[in-house]
Amino acid sequence: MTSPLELQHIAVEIATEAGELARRRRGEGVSIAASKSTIADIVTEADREVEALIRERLAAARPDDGFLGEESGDAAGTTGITWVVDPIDGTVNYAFGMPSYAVSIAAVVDGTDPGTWRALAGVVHAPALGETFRAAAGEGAWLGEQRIRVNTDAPAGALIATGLGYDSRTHAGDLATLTRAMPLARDIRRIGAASLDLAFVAAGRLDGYFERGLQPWDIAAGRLLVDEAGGRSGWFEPDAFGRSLAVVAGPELYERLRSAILD
Ligand code: LIP
Repeated sequence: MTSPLELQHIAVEIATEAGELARRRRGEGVSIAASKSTIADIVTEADREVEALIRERLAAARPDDGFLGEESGDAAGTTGITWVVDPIDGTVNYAFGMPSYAVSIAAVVDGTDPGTWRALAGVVHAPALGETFRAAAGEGAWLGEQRIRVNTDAPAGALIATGLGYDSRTHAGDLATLTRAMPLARDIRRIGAASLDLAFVAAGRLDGYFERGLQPWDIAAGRLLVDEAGGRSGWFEPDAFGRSLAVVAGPELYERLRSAILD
């Protein structure tokens, strides 16, 4: 069985090459290829091209593993390991020229449901920020060569990030959830890339983060970063729109945030 560190090494190499391609394409100008779930939910030509590159590199390095990608769907493998990939998380930021976008690659076992899978390795690489966050199960979370840890206290209230989905029918409910979390907050951030929200919690740049409606590829690598950085993470029952809730934070804030939102 390949070790989590070996899988992490593969993920970092491929994410770095993929990030270079995304950044180059951004410099050349972005074209929107299509809308997905709603007109605001876009995919660029670069998303597709970057995912194709990642898929090709993974197929060469790990031909028997499974694959689940945001843009090109899934393929079963025979090893029990599945690579869960978001080629450009934060596509709207990318399209608008904001630097907060990332390539997210994770290796998971025990299926592709975030409620039950086990992540072995993950990388969140933000080419325009020049930052690579990585984690392997049992090996801690790292930003470059520096070990990262979640914040364990928030004396002036917590800096909490969240996201609002692309479907306007869900906005009122999401704003009501935010209202429930506000008493815990010193301020709120909406970064626009779930993988970076998670990486920033792992690195102590945010105290906590929650969002409904994330997909497996949004959360796979980042959630392992949080867990390996000493935080806690939960994936809770879908709402009336079928959107599961992700909550992550340091251990003490996690319980208060979960309870404020759900109890
Ligand atoms: C997006 C996220 C964003 C979230 C959206 C979406 P995409 O991913 O990272 O923060 O609010 O629901 O999932 O579409 O840019 O890869």
